[in-house]
Amino acid sequence: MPREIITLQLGQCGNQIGMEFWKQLCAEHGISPDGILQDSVVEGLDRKDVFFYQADDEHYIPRAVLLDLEPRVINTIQTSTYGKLYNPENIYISEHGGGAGNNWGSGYSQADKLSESIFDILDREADNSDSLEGFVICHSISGGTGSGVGSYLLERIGDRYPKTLVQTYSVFPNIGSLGDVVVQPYNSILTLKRLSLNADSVVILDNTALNSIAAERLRIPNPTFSQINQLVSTIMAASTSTLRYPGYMNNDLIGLIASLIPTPQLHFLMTGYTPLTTESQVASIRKTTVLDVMRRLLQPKNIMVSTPKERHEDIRHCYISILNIIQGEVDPTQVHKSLQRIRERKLAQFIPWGPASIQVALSKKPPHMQSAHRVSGLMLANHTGISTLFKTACNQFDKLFSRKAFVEQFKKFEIFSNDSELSEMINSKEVVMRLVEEYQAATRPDYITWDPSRGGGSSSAAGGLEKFDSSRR
Ligand SMILES: Nc1nc2c(ncn2[C@@H]2O[C@H](COP(=O)(O)OP(=O)(O)OP(=O)(O)O)[C@@H](O)[C@H]2O)c(=O)[nH]1
Ligand SMILES: [Mg+2]
Repeated sequence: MPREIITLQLGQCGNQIGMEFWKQLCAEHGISPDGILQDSVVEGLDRKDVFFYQADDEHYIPRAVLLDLEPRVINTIQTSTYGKLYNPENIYISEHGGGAGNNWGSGYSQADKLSESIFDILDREADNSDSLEGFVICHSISGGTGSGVGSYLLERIGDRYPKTLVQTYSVFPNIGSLGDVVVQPYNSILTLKRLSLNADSVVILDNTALNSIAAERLRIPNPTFSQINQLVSTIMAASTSTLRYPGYMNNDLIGLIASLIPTPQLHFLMTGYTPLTTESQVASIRKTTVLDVMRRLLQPKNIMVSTPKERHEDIRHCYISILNIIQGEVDPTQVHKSLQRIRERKLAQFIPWGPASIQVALSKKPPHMQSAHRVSGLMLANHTGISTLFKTACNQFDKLFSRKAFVEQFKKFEIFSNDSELSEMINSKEVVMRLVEEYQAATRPDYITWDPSRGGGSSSAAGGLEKFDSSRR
């Protein structure tokens, strides 16, 4: 039975990265832009039904919901070659049409007003699956729609579908170009609170790192969103490849999440990918081994999150867990040896309170796709250094909030209107700071006995993924 996954694309960024993701999935599964399976595809090698279903005439339709508060981006998708791929009933553009103007409060309150229509779509999609495993939300945290509507849905989906997992692909803003969106830090902190409290797993896509990888590694001086989104869709597709090409492990989302997230709060994942450059020439004279790929994945230059290189505050950030998904022709007997080598050479620093958990999943490359690289690898890593991103977000928030700058723009919206102290903002920042503290605590041997309640938190280091009893695996 498939464990279906429904993708929700919210706002400009969510829809743009979502569109690239579906393009990539169609290419990998041999599905044409209008949903028709190509003749050359040999059936039975993949599980298309996790992400697609078939219409009466058998063409494939993504289990995707496209939502925006303004029409432009979705219109572009609808008039593109992939415009006919989606179920038109799953496309929702608010009649109001004016977007959320980069204001989380606007997105959140519009979502509240539209919630009945939105949940009609989600309920119908959920009823359309036999064994719904999860929702995947694609959005950015710093605009108005993806952040505000995303936050609202994160809160509500948990109540409405308590047994269903929620994973997000969350785009963090490019720090170097805050542009004229001065309230980004407010939007980010308000969203991070929900990502911390209401998501089961968050894959961070960091525009700062993605831009510098594009500029420095791929030599694209001023990368466009479309170029950045190529990287994003590569990561998204690779991170779902074990779900779509069943192997001997990580065949469902819960397996994937459980192997990476030992304690529920620490559920933010960074990614690394290789090869990032057009290394086809090099690849042809090199026999790529599992060890090569794993070693390259551990190199900071291949990691797609911009965490400060220098050490500070005596904190030695470390890995909590690693899952490497290696696609292509490698010798499986090398896996064990490579893991041993990485441990011996201490290529990765791990938490002092648990095992050095590196897992390797070998996954097929889509048979009918041309690929320049015989072998490619994605690393999904749970690393305490991710907390430096959250800390930066808190610092930027403080700079604005200490002067109560631009708060009037937020007070207009219901969630803040009876809240003259802006306690929602204060509380959100506290939640994010507590998350930073928990990551810092996780670098120390006594983390297991660390008491989150000292910081006023409700999380627990012990207990693990209670929501997911083992019978569901
Ligand atoms: N990687 C990537 N980032 C994007 C893309 N589009 C927007 N962003 C980032 O997303 C943030 C802005 O959020 P948007 O998604 O444009 O905003 P929105 O959710 O549509 O909200 P409003 O337009 O304010 O209603 C900025 O940090 C942008 O850099 C994209 O296609 N790819
Ligand atoms: Mg928008």
